[in-house]
Formats: sequence, C-alpha cells, structure tokens
Amino acid sequence: MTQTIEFKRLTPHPQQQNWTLDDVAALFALPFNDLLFRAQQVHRAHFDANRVQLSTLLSVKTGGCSEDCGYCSQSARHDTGLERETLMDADEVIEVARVAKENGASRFCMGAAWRGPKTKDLESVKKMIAGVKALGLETCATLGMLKDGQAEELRDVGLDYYNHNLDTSPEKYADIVSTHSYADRLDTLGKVRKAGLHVCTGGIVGLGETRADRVGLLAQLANLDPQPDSVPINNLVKIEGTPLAGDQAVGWTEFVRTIAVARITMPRSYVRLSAGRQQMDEATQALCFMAGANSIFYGDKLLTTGNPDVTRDKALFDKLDLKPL
Ligand code: SAM
Ligand code: DTB
Ligand code: SF4
Repeated sequence: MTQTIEFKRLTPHPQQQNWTLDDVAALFALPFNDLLFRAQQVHRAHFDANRVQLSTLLSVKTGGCSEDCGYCSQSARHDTGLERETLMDADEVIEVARVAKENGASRFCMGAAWRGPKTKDLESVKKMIAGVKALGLETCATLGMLKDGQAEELRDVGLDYYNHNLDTSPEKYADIVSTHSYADRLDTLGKVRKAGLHVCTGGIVGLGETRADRVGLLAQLANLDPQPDSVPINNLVKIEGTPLAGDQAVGWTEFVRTIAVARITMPRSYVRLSAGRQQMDEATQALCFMAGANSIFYGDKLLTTGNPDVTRDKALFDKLDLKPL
C-alpha cells in the first residue's frame, strides 16, 4: 500500500525562536523528499520562489590574518602560498563595485582578513562603504570582531549589512579556531544588531563536524533574536596548507538538507548558497534553490578562491527560470 504523508498547509506564522536541538534534528531526519517539500512550502509562504538575490564579494585586504581559523587561506599561521596584500584604495574598490552593479548584483560585500579593524583601517573602509553606497548598491562588510562604537560608525556612512559567521556549533568551534571564541562571535553580532545594522551570519558545512554540530549551528542561528536577515551556508572550499584540507567532504544530500533546515527554521531570512558552488554540479545547486536558498555570491571570485563565472550563472538562471532580485 502506498503511504500518504499529510502536510498541514503552512501559513505565515510568528517567528519560532525556541528551536530545540531535538526539533532541528527531527527536521534533518525527515525523508529527503518530505524535507524538501516542507522547505518549499515555507519558502513560498514568505518569498517569490523564482527570485534569487545576488551579492558580489571583494577581498579588500587579503592574507596575513592573525587568527587561526582552520579552513582559511588567509591565516598567517597556515602556509597556503597566498600573497598578502595591503588594504585596497577606496577608488579601486568603488570601481569593482560599479562593474558588479553593471553585471546585476544588488549587494556588494567587502571582506578583510583581520581579527578586527584598527581605528585607522576603519577610516579607509568607511570611505569605501560611502562610495559603494553612493552607486545605489546595498553594502555589506565582513571585517572581523568589532569594538564598541565601530558598528555605529559603519552604519553612519551607509553600511547596510555586517557579515560575521558562527561557522559551526558552540561545541565544535574550539576545534576549528583557538584565537577567538564563540562568545566573541556572539558579542560582535550583538553589537551589530544594537547599531541597527542588518545581521548576516551563517556557517560552513564540511569542517569535519557531525550532523549534531550542523544541528547545533542552525539552532544557534535560528534562536538569535531577531533571526538573522541573511544566512550564508558555505560548503568548505578545501585550501591546501590548511589543517582542514584533508577532511572528508560532506555528501551533497547532507548539504541540501542543511539548506532546507535553515529555510524551515528561519522562514524570513535570505538563505545564501555561498562558498563551494564552483565545486558543485548544477543539479545540486538546483536542489539547493528548491530547498529554499534564495541568495548567492555572484562574480568570478569569492575572497581568495573561484566562483562560477557570470556567464555560467546567467545560463544556470535561464535553465531554472530564476530571476535576480
Ligand atoms: N576575517 C573576517 C571574519 O573571520 O569574520 C571576515 C572574512 S572571513 C574569510 C568570512 C567567512 O568566510 C568565514 O567566517 C567563513 O565562514 C568563510 N570562509 C572562509 N574560508 C572559507 C573556506 N575555505 N570555505 C568556505 N567558507 C570559508
Ligand atoms: C561567507 O559566509 N562566505 C564568504 C563571505 N561570507 C565573506 C566568504 C567565502 C570565502 C571562501 C574562501 C575564499 O575565497 O577565500
Ligand atoms: Fe582571519 Fe577571518 Fe580567515 Fe579567520 S576566517 S583567519 S579571522 S580572515
């Protein structure tokens, strides 16, 4: 006999902010098709399922970072062969942003390989942000940990979003990074929220974490109050010379599940299918969109590694009848 599974029609509901680990684990454990179906229902209750937001990334200060994040090409503690670069000129950054806008991006994200910005650096970054904002783009920055007052300074020159990822579960974090703590990450997110900036925070799949760690990460993100505006889910890009380069990759179904559970637990957030798309086939990307991803990094480069080129992404959007937001 065929088993029929009944689903309640989902209507927009108030944000559930008390996701227990068991709730989140139960979503992960659903049969794959049931999970995707639920994720699509939630997605369609809150978003146009055929529109995807496009963010372009630029590394404005590359390499030589004091931190020891085990996945990162930019840590001074790993021998990855990456050339260090000093902070870019604001004019150069603004020109890259102008081209990104011409190509169809709606948000421009500036990343710096810092533990956090020093006062002098912040002045230069503020010029970049003001210039990018003046082009009519949404602005995002990811500069590491912030001190009191810095988020307000960034807001005042036109910063819209601040990205600061929790990366993994609280239990796993110390295996990945020793130079700062999970509490430090949460502290910066609090400062960002308090300044009224939009919060962008997510994590990485493929750090050698267990499913319980993925559950723990998503429960942390979903229980932020309010929930993050934007949730990047990265698939680890393996960088030779980093401690995590040899880890077993997570299977594509588990990656798609992670996107689907992020969508269900954070119904109003933009869930970004982030790093790792260059290594992912188109069918898996399509499943991620089906699972509720509605944002991508768009442009030939992420920070230090490649991303599908713009023509390839335009072709993929055509095949899937997706339109940029
Ligand atoms: N230094 C700042 C910080 O750590 O917040 C900003 C830049 S840092 C490179 C931004 C995020 O990129 C990290 O938190 C991590 O989630 C992601 N990331 C870095 N390297 C990655 C890799 N090899 N694969 C996937 N995601 C990566
Ligand atoms: C995020 O979650 N992913 C982006 C962005 N936020 C800053 C960074 C991905 C970096 C991938 C590896 C690299 O290119 O260095
Ligand atoms: Fe530095 Fe950020 Fe890379 Fe960590 S993730 S090493 S803080 S650039």
